[in-house]
Amino acid sequence: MMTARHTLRMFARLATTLALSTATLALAHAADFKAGSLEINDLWVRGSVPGQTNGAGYMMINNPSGASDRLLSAQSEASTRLELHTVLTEDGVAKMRQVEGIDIPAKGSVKLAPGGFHMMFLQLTGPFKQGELVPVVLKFEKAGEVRVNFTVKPSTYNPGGASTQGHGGMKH
Ligand SMILES: [Cu+2]
Repeated sequence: MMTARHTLRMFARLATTLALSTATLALAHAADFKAGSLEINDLWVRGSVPGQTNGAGYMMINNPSGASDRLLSAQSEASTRLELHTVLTEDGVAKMRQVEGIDIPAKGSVKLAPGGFHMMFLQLTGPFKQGELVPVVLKFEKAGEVRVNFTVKPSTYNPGGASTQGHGGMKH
């Protein structure tokens, strides 16, 4: 049999839990970067290893608006060139291909992730050091230009056990 005091304590705990989950939701909804109505989150690159000349950048782009947009290009002082790439499998071999843009559907999202779309940093001007930020200017067709930062993760970083097939053995 529950005492009144016990019930009250349960309510207090429930209220705390609710307050905490509301705070968590609010955090999850705050975009790392915004370009117009586009929300850009979880921007990262792997730390480079000695001798590594190229790197790949990943991020999540949300488009809550009713109009589609398109990522056209990007610039960074971290590399000589910065291209938009995808990964295609031909005859069982994964190959990277440059793409002219990455469409972001209305009321939708695009995830740049290992094994798919990525930002390709070609001829790094310096190593990607874990914990540092890599500044990049993204250019969208409608939202225009926005300055963002990619966070450098450990060189072995592998989100959610996603495919690591990508850049080690691939040529450009
Ligand atoms: Cu690539």
